[in-house]
Amino acid sequence: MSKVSDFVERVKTERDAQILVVGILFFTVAFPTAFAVAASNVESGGLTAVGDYVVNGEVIAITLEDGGEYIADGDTWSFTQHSDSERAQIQAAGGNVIGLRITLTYDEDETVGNAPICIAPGQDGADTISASLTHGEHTGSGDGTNPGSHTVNLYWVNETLLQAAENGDVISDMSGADISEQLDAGDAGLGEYDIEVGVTAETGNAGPGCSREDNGEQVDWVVEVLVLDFSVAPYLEVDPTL
Ligand SMILES: [Ca+2]
Ligand SMILES: [Ca+2]
Repeated sequence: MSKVSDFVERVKTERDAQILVVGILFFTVAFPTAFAVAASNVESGGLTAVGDYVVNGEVIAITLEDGGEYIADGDTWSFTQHSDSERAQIQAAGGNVIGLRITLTYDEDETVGNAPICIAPGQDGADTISASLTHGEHTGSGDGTNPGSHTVNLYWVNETLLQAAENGDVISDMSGADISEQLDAGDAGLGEYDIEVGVTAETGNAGPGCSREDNGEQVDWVVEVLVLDFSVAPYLEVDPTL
């Protein structure tokens, strides 16, 4: 029996030989077809063409300040940070500062007086802790109640594109160059960042013979710049049925 007819006989009867044949057919037929389809979706000209793109990259958070203050009821604590304080780290991450973030944590220091007359001390009244961030013309703010924590993010690049990048979504009907431009803050991301943290204290419902006191709250925070290191690539759609 010849080698060819021997192989044909094996294909008829042996599972390994059958898998080998299917594999050869897949690589010789399916792959060139798939890449031809994919290539046809890239119109031309690299990133200048309007089409489908994906953004590859990651947001790196670099701490500017890890601090905190006791803030009295009705007061605000204002301070300024500058990108120069972490210039080396920012440059190492690619230098594209796209936003600012503050994460605040706080407990409750409300006190109950008149012990031991007070037998129904009641419950704490939640204080409101607010934070606002400013960089140039961009501002963002957010409140939280104690005990707990909250985060305020401020971005000065296109947030819709940033969200798509973080989700790995395909971005359509834009050129790659436009996407890149709208995610690149350039030097505008650097400079001063103004931060303001405020507390409005509340006292809870003291029972008969009790008194409650709340003068403010200790608020701790971490302030970070957000650096986006990214690249834009055409989205190559490979037909999964091939
Ligand atoms: Ca309180
Ligand atoms: Ca308090």
